Amino acid sequence: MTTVEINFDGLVGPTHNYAGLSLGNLASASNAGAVARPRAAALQGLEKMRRVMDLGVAQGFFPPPLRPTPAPLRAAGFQGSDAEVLAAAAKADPALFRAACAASSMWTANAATVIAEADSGDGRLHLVTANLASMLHRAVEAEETHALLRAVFADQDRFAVHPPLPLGVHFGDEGAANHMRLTPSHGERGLNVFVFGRPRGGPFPERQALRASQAGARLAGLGAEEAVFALQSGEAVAAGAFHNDVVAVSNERVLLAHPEAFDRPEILYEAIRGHVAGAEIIEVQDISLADAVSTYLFNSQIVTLPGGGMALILPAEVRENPGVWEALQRALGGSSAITEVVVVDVRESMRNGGGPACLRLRVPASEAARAAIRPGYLLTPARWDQLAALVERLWPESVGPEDLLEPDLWAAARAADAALRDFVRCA
Ligand code: SUG
Repeated sequence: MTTVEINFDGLVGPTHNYAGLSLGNLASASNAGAVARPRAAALQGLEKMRRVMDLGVAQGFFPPPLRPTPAPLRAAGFQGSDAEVLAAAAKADPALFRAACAASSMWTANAATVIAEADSGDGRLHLVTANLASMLHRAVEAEETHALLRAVFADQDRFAVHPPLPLGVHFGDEGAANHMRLTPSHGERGLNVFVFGRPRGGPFPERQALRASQAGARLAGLGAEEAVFALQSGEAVAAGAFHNDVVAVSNERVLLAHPEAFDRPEILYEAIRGHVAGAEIIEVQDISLADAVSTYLFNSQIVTLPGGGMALILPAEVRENPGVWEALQRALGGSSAITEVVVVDVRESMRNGGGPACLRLRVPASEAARAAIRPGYLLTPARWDQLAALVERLWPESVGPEDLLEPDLWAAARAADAALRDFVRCA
């Protein structure tokens, strides 16, 4: 039984915008109020998906939920038609309105923690929907994401989709962005590394709670052997690494990390080496945390190539920083596993703190599990072409802060939403 990894990328929505909503995410803060380009953003994301598909790696996508969404505004007591609710909230509670406009579901690394069939207690693939409790605009996503995951992974013989933990910020859960799986190969038993934070008096929130990671491991039935919990370094969080995937990435037996990613790296590395034969731990030396955060070197994707070897899919910002680029070349000089480097442009997403790895949820799936996934969410070259054409046709070229108040934009978002529903249904 062959198990391959499927990357499910979040399609950037038609109201993608920069609202500076994420404290501790330096890119989000510094681009607050800038004019966003939803069409270009969605096409950049689609190009990345295409590059991955062209490498022979399976690719899926998640449609964006409707934004702005009236649901949290109604929950907060605004009444009337959708348009009335949006207009009233925009006036009375602009911060809540901006949260209802956020296009942040595109970063599907925060959709759920995925526990592979080979590791889970019951042999099913488990998806624990993230509650994203530490940021208002992201918490709005959790129930919608749960509904989406239940639709994509509907077969309960193969999949267990867990609801978001309803326990608030003490159980803050940011999904796969704080989870890595080290294993000899996708189909074999692996070591699940859960990276958490804790309040340490630093300048920024530490979003992932240890108890949430422990709950996820428990829900998926992971044995003590299959899970390890590692504290993120406070320096990394203070430098803007609001998720672990800003400073570390893994694939099968390879871990690529900044030396200051973890509080006690040697303990984690020992656990990995003890669990995974031939583990390759690559620390990239001589780059500052500030450079790691501004280039998103570690927010790259590492994917296993069907013909052997692995590709490292990097954001263009890495190549544009000669010091970081050279440090990477030196680090990979000794690597036997990473055989190819691919550079992608996801600048529109990067400006909100989302690199290539943030944009995708990795799902290792056996052939049987893969066959059980709703086909409308999987991409083929022909379906990719249709999706790109739909974006070209329906996504606005630009969205500035004032545009979010325009009923015309809300109508455009609804039209795009309807078209996507048809697209998914017609697979
Ligand atoms: O949660 N940005 C997202 C970026 C998430 C990146 N994901 C991973 N690292 N896996 C966040 O901070 C900014 C939205 C705004 O400011 O408009 C935002 O939500």
